[in-house]
Amino acid sequence: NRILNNLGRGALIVIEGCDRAGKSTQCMKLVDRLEDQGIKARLLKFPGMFRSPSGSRIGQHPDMSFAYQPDRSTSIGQMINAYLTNAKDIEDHAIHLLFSANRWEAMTHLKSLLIAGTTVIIDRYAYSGVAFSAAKGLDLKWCKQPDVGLVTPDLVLFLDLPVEEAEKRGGFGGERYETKAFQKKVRDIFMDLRDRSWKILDARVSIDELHARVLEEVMRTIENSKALQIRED
Ligand code: T5A
Ligand code: NA
Repeated sequence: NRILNNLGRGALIVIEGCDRAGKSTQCMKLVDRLEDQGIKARLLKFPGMFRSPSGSRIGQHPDMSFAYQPDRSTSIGQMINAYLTNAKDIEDHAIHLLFSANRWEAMTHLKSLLIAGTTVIIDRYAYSGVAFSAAKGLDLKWCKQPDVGLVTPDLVLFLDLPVEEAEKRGGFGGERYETKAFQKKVRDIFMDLRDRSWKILDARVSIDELHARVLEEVMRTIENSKALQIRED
């Protein structure tokens, strides 16, 4: 292996969770807060489309023009959008590969941000990719393969919200995957995907309380990643 000098690189933080757990809300608050504290931070989202308050999907969230990169308007992003809104049917394996390709097409940009010392916050990553496709019945091992080789996160924060609570939040039920039984399966698979980078946070609390917990974990990770020494293995 090459000698890796990690000093000065940005940290990679992933926010995961089932639908409506509050991921996008927390991602935006977090990036805003880090920037306020003088920490260079950027937000990426997979798939690259946000939901507007009315429920339709839009390219860029109105609250985050300060942070978001225009990657979401890729042709792959558009295909995923058509699938999620039920405008188009795509075979299960094929849509799985498109979700993965949507991450791969952002890798050059992601790596350059991290190397330049920018902390990157990602709203969903490969864990969502595997959990949703495996919950449909696709083979778990097969589902993991396309994302092998993506940049590994330093921290994955899983916002854990019971499906019953998620249902009460706005917009649940409109899109593909938004049924109670399906979301329960997704959560079970997420739990099987946990690794050492994961922290599970109770998402039943207020937006501000959750933000405080998220910030605490993220600051600790940023400090640790700064402290990484040169690796020679
Ligand atoms: N998918 C995704 C795959 O199948 N494969 C993949 O590889 C990937 C990446 C769309 C779908 O695609 C699937 C998973 C999804 O089904 P998405 O675009 O991330 O993925 O989904 P969205 O619809 O944009 O987002 P979610 O439904 O997951 O919601 P969030 O981001 O978790 O929640 P958020 O922040 O938008 O909040 C939802 C509502 O709750 C309120 C908010 O104001 C909002 O109304 N809220 C709170 N209310 C009370 N207390 C709190 N603490 C709250 N926090 C937020
Ligand atoms: Na979201």
